[in-house]
Amino acid sequence: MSTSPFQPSPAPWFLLGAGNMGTLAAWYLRNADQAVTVLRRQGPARLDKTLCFADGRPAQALTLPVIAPAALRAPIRRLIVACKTPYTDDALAGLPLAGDLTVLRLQNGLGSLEGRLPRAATLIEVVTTTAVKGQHPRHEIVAENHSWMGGPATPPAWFATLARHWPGLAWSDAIRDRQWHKLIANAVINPLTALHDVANGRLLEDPALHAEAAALAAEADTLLRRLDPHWPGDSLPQVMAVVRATAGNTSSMRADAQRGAVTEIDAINGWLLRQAATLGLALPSHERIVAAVRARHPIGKQ
Ligand code: KPL
Repeated sequence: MSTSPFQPSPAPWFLLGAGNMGTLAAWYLRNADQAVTVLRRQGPARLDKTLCFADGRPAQALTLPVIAPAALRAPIRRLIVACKTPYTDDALAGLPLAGDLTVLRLQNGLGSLEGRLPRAATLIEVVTTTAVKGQHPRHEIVAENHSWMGGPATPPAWFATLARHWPGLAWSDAIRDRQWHKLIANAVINPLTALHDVANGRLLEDPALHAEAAALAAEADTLLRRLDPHWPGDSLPQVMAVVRATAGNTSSMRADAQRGAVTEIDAINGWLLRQAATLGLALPSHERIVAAVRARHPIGKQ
């Protein structure tokens, strides 16, 4: 890290969840001269990772120091939340969080941090279409596409430097719409591919799966239009564009189901159902698919 002797060092970032997305964020932050330390209750004192980029550059090494929350000497002021949504509560439990905390959230689904941060905390939501495969220690960056950060009215001071080191990163004044678009894609693709144990592209090829996808997308649009009458709806073509672009991929929920890990159904389709319940709206396709995924695969906490 090179900081001017006349300026205080910026607060370090602490990372919850050094999986694919957390590692990617750590990589760009480190390139932008920001310190990133992984938070883990136990394990080795550092994580040695390898990132393989699709553009053919040699494999890149990334070493991240690890600290146990109990060893922290000061409250955390900058936190990256990139763990799977079902683990969020456990990961945050007992962490000393500063009142002026800034959080970068890189997770599927919505609502995982609601009511869990100090009241004056700044929450920056990150939505990315960058595809990363693999598992510690090797992460394969399949494509560096687009990423957006947003939430606060204006970007923080460090954003411009980070954007120079994070290809395709932009600040979004409409991050909620980007989150909703991603949520619908995840609410359609993830549970269907997990339940039927198929690659994403199958939703284009199999008429029965395509019909289920259409019903899920239409119900989600109905709900989102009730939440915001300006929501454009008609999400199916966008979802199918994601399916086409990721046809050969295993969705993250299918991968979780195959590993016997808890799925993120509760933060994705579950979020839609909770919103619908507050409006007295029925989403029968989502109810059915949540029940089916829960019956078949372990779930996260309610
Ligand atoms: O984000 C994804 C996921 O798997 O969680 C999609 C867009 C469905 C790509 O696989």
